[in-house]
Amino acid sequence: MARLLVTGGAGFIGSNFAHHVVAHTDHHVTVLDKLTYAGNRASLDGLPEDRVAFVQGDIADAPLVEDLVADADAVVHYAAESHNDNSLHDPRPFLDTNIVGTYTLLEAVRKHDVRFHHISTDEVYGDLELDDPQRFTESTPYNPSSPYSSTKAGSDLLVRAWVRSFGVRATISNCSNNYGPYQHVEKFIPRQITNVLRGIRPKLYGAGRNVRDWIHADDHSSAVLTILEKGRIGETYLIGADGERDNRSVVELILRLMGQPQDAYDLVTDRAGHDLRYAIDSTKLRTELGWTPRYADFEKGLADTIDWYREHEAWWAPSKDATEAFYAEKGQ
Ligand code: NAD
Ligand code: TDX
Repeated sequence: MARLLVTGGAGFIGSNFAHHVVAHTDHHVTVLDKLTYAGNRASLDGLPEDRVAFVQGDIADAPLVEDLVADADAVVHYAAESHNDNSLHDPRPFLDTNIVGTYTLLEAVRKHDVRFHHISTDEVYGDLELDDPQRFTESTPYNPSSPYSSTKAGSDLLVRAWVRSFGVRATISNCSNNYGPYQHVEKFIPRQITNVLRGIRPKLYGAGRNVRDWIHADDHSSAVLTILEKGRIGETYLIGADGERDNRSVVELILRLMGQPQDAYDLVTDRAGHDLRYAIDSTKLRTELGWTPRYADFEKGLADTIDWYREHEAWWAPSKDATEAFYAEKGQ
C-alpha cells in the first residue's frame, strides 16, 4: 500500500483516478484541491473515508504543500487550469496554477525526496495537418498554441529541469482528449450532451473539421498507474487510444445516440488559434510498460457517458447556466 497525494482530485480526470485507485489497488489517496469553479467535491462521493481523504487548498501554498508531501509516498499532479477558451479570456490563473503551482510542488518533492508524476497534455506539441501521416511521439518538438497549452508546456519543462538539476524522481505523461463521467459542462462532449438534454442545439466551432484523439478517462487512469508502478524516472510517456474523430462526427453521433436528427446543430464562431488536429502514437507506453486501453469502442463509451449525464443532472445543472452565458457573450 502506498500513500498517494493526488492534486486536482476533485476535477474531471483526477476524480476518475481516485475512483480507479480505490477499485483496483489498496493505495490510500489524499486529494488536494482548491475547488475552483472546475472542482466538485461531489465527484468523490461514495468513496470510502478510510481510503480517500480530502484537503481543500492551493497547490501554490508552499507550507500546506510541504506538510502534505512530507506524508506521501508519491504525488500525482493533475491540478491545473484546464480550459483553452478560459485561457483566451483570462490567462493569469493559468500562470499561477500551472506554472507557479507546479514549481511549488517540485520544490516540496525535491526537499522530501518524494516520487512525482506530472500529468500533461498532447497540446504541448501544437497541432497536425489533417493529412499528416505522422502522429505525436515523445520526441516531437514542443510548439504550444494557446495560453493554456503554453503553461502546460512550461510546467513540463520545469519537471524535466528538476529531474536533471536536482535528481527529483519524476515521470511525465502527455495524454490526448479525455471523455467520461464527471467532466465539466464547459468541455466539448458534456456541453453538447447537456445541451441536448436541455433542448439547446449543439454548438460546433468553425466548420467542425478539427480532429481530437479521444480516450476514456478510465483508460487514462490505468495508464498513469502503470507509469507510477513501472515507468522509468526522467521519462515521458504519451497516452492515447487511437481515437481520432472530427468534431462534426462526434456531434452527429451524440445526436443519433440521443434520438435527434443528425443535422440539429449550429456552426458558431471559431476558437482563436484553434488547433486543427491532435493524434498520439502511444507505442512507447504499450511496448515498454505493457499498457493497453480497455475502452476500444468509442460509440459504447460515449453512450455510457450520455447515460451518466442523464442520470446525474444534479451534478452538472448548477454549472450549466453560467457556462452557457459565458459562451453566449462570445457568440459561441
Ligand atoms: P479540470 O479543470 O476538470 O480539473 C482541475 C482540478 O484542479 C479542479 O478540481 C480544480 O479545482 C483543481 N485546481 C485548479 N487550480 C488549483 C490550484 N491552484 N490548487 C489546487 N487545485 C486546483 O481538469 P481535467 O480535465 O481533469 O484535467 C486534469 C489534468 O489533466 C490537467 O493537468 C490537464 O492539463 C490534464 N489533461 C487533461 C485532458 C483533458 O482532456 N481534459 C487531456 C490531457 C491532459
Ligand atoms: O462548444 C464547443 N464546440 C466545439 O466545437 C466546445 C466547448 C469545443 N469545441 C471544439 C474545440 C475543440 O476542437 O471541440 C474540441 C474539443 O474542445 P475542448 O473540450 O475545449 O477540448 P480541447 O481544447 O481539445 O482541450 C482538451 O483536451 C486536451 C482539454 O480541455 C485540455 O485540458 C486537454 O489538455
